Amino acid sequence: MEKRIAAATASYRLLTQKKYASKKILHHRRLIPNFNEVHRSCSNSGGFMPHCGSAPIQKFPRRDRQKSSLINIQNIPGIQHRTFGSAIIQRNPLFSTLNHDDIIYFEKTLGVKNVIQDDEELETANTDWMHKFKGSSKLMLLPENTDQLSQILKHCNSRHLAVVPQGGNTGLVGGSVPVFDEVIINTRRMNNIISFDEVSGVLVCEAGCILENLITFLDQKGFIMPLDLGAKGSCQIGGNVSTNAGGLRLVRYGSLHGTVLGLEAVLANGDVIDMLGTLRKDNTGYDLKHLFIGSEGSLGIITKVSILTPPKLSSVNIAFLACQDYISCQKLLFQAKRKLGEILSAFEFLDAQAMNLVLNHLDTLRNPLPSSIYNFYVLIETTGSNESNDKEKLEGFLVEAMESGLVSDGAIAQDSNQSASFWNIREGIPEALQKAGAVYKYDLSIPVEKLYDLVEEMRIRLGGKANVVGYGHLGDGNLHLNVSAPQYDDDILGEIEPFVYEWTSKHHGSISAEHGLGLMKAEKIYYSKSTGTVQMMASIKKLLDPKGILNPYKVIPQLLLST
Ligand code: FAD
Ligand code: 2HG
Ligand code: ZN
Repeated sequence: MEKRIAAATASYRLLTQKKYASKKILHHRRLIPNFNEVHRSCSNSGGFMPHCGSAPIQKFPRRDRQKSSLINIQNIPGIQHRTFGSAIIQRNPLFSTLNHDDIIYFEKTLGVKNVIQDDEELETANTDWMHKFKGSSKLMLLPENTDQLSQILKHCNSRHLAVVPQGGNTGLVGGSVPVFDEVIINTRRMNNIISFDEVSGVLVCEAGCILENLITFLDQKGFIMPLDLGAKGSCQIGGNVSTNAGGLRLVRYGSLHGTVLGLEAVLANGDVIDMLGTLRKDNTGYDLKHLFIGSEGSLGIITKVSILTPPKLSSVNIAFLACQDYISCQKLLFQAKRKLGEILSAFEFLDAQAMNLVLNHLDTLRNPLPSSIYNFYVLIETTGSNESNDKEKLEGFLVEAMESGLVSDGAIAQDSNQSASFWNIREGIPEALQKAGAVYKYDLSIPVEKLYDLVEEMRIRLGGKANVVGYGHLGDGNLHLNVSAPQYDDDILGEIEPFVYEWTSKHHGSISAEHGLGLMKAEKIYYSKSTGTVQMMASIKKLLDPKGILNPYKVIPQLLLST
């Protein structure tokens, strides 16, 4: 016992030896390449991007250089279908194909340069961030405002042209790219900040604003966005709202269902629905904006967002801690919620496998606790208004955690560079996984006490066939289970699915905590939702989009929409 306290005291000295210097929120790094950078990297890619040449309209590009267990693309004359895992997706025969008059109409409405038919640009827009899902659209439209978007949707609807709404294209479930030849409608030109009220903190902006730009804008006004995520350099607020993105601050500021106060959206038939309220309280009838939050572009295209932003507080502290086992992480969370309470703003965890991936694949990053490799790491952020109190509170909490053996080692960021480097480790995991080769991603809500059991069971199932990595937003009970392998392999996929969904369902979890269903999980929805709920979703979809042109094949099982 004495020995343990002595060890804890020594570690505590390590934590506090330098004066804390940072007051800023620092993780503003651009992690995700922009459109052009993505394209450059894919055109050089010898990895799992099939090729960057153009595909003829409505033909499906073949993946010759790899065996893909996720997307197996076939082109049978007369029948257009894609096999996706075990499911076969058929192109909806009711959808039209583009003709010359459509192009003329779009060019008249948007201007020639905003009607994109260039192969290189389309290659990027057809391909998702993971380079895993790829469509064969021959057209991307770039409206500048709601009116233009309304006109083009109206045209698409009357012509039975399917569309896929696209923001920053950082989604991880294949929702933001076409499956076949859907017209891509990207909102990136709709990027104006409309108003900001410094008293209420309500920001009103267009859907195409990049999250990081909003963070920078608010920083100058003394406010922060209530959400933050590793894709901030590319993702758009419209995409965030459409996926109901969670991210790194949800534990403190809650989900977008709480912070989004209003929306403007355009329905499939071009009707503009004005729900752009700025009030915190408004119980006049059904709160329809919630239908669009998290609907992944299946019910309408979000054009404007009104969001409540919290004030930027003066004291931000970040601790990077090591734990020997998962139960310690769990107990640490329990304690953090009680002892740090109102100042806790992030509680993230990663396992040793995730740490190793980051260290091996992201050259500039170093383990802040290099003395030995621990089994788990926890990143805790506190945000408050009283610097000395907050720091004292965090340090007191960490001393106790060390004395009780929950934490084995740790460091508090002493300056802005250290804060950034702690966050970069956590935020860099998806990028490291992408560099490591093929990756199977599962984004799950699971009761915290059971959450890591799944990772361990998956490791046993896969033996040495793949690297099983566990990390995520522990404070929200959100596990990111990633299985990394040199290349996609049907045997590996067969070991993972349906086991991962059955396990999650058995433990009353959700198969989509924050990324959405997209194409990847549309047919898996029943693992988390009752038949009645899914049927009601389909009824709402049919009501708002009777021709089914908005983001087809995604979110809702095909069978329900085709009947
Ligand atoms: P896109 O990827 O372009 O689209 C996502 C979905 O929304 C698609 O179905 C699309 O059709 C629809 N959509 C886009 N814009 C609109 C619109 N204006 N109207 C209607 N529908 C629209 N997600 C999290 O929740 N938490 C995280 O911590 C997180 N971290 C990430 C880190 C990295 C490195 C990456 C690559 C992704 C991460 N994501 C995370 C996933 C993704 O970034 C988020 O889901 C993000 O919110 C998507 O925004 P986007 O603008 O890129 O949308
Ligand atoms: C994160 O939290 C993102 O980093 C990505 O949601 C998760 O890569 C993933 O599985
Ligand atoms: Zn996440």
